[in-house]
Amino acid sequence: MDIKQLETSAKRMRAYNILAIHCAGSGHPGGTLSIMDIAAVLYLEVMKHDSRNPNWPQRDRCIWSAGHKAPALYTVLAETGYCDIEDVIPQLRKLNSPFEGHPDSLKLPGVEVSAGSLGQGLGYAVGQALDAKERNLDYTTYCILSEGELEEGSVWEAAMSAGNFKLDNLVAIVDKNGLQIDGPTKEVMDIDPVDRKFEAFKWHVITIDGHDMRQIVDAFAQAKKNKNKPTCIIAKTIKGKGVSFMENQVGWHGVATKNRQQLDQALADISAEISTEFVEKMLDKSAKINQTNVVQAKATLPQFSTNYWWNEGEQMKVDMEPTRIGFGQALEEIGADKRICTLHADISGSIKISDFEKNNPDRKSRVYSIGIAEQNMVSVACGLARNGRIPVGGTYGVFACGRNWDQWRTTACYNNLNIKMAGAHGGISVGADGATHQALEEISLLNILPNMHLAVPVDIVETKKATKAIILDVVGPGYIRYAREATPIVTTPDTPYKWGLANIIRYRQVKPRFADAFETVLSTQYKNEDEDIAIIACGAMVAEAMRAAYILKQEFNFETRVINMHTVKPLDRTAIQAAVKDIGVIITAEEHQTGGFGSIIASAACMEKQLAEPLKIDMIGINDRFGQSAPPWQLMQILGLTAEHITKRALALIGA
Ligand SMILES: Cc1ncc(C[n+]2csc(CCOP(=O)(O)OP(=O)(O)O)c2C)c(N)n1
Ligand SMILES: [Mg+2]
Repeated sequence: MDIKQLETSAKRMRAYNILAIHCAGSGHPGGTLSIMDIAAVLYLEVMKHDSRNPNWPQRDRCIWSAGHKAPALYTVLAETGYCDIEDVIPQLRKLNSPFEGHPDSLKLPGVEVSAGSLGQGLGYAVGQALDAKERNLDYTTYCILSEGELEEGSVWEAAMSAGNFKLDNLVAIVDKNGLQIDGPTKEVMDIDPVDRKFEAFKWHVITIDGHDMRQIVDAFAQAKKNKNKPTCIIAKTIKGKGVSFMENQVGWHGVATKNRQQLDQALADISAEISTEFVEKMLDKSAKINQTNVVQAKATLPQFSTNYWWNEGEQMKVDMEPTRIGFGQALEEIGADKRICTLHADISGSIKISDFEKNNPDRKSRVYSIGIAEQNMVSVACGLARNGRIPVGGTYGVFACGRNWDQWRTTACYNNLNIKMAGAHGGISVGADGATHQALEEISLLNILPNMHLAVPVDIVETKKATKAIILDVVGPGYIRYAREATPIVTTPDTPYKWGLANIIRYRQVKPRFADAFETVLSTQYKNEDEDIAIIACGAMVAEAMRAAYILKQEFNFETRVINMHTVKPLDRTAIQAAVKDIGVIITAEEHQTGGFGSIIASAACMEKQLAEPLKIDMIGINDRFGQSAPPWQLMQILGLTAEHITKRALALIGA
């Protein structure tokens, strides 16, 4: 392809990309637009690959380490025949689509490796390049990295190994667009000079304008000739390139165009030749898929005599707010305490940790931007804690406890240091971002660690209380799990809350508002009422458990003891054992891999020695699978996490 043709293709792909993100209602326009020219040159000109034979052993590989650039990958895969753009655009990030929020190699041919957790692709690329060397295979491995991604230490471990192995069949491309989520890279964590860093790791470095097709083509040609060293192409780019109101704007990292007018403006700016009819057709197809998915997901719900869904059925009225707001409110309120400081990991706005300083600029000196470096965040927090500070960090749950688990284990827990981490966006609440961003394992990972403290509150109100308790009352390592999506508010500021003690929630009588139909007391105050079943839950599943209690009473006249185990560690064993003794029929409910929470409850239950009858236990959760992209409530339904599902399983367990 000549330069002109490449430019025309890149323009068209930019338009498709923006349209796809618009149809999805979420996604990453900024970083997909900045990489598009490079993607076009790689797939349309440089790489040898064959869409009819995606696993052809001799193919050149392109590893998209920065997985959030997925829509750019999908458009270039469509452009080269791996899939149909008329599927990509309307299906992106929707239920059961192969076009996940972050690429999934098992669902879409042409995706070399699933990604989404930054900092892992270069190491994978080293593996691919090493094997080519060993077996004398003539392919080149390319790896697309984003700039903020370079803040992850694992990138430099990979870079070091590639330099040492003299991998001249490996080419890394850094999309150096100057911006990440929290702001300009220079302010979040200045990683310059990137060129000298790669050179120090024994790489050949080429710096180019990442939007100049000629320079891009030449850089890849030069890399091909380069011997004995891997090549790093540092591409200076513009985030949001091609769309006037997105260019160089931090705010366009991870949001879709909001309305038709914005979409039209973006498409006009890109000035690709795509017709209005095509745009209409895609929007129409997208809307139809949305409707079908709503119906399909709902169809998985067990049916009862009436509709008990939130705010649909009579007396099912609740307000909904995201629990993350409660975390932010608490931090703001207690932030005057000079011991408290916060650590940002380039996702501070959406997880609400920046509420600490938002209205209190004097606190800014106690805010440390660590960059996208979750391992270091825990280590630094530990160092601060040793001197009496109370460091509070946070990021997506997956990265807050999985990425840095050994730092949690060795530095935080083994030393019993007083650090606090927010595991935001827990469970499936990030919905459309997909499996890589859905935290489903934190309870298992953290509960097993000695000295650990673990809070999993139900709603915004309880999250506020739990945040204050874990930061100010608990001494030692602590983690609070909360969510992104709005969830039902089922407690009030007056609802009892005591760290380490469960709440017992009992349905009493129908009230105009759902939450008022229940009475809540501390487990230590509760007197046995010989219920038919106990549902022991944590987090958002407590609200589902309450709804299940409601259905069980209304439809079947069964009484349910709902136990809100908001503190998972230390565990209120007495409350569990009382449920065993009084009732003996228990369902656990978690928005987590099944058994992470359930097994903790089951093992405590089995310790009860005075069983009158055999103990019956069942567990609701996500059954040994990864999540997927879809709106959170659709996922709750298809994954079997709703009150309707709990009720059905409760009936089976009771033997009704
Ligand atoms: C390990 C990890 N931590 C955090 C995130 C959340 N995250 C997604 S994109 C992003 C910032 C991206 O900025 P940059 O790397 O510069 O990408 P670009 O500007 O090219 O979009 C962050 C923090 C993640 N995906 N993985
Ligand atoms: Mg960037």
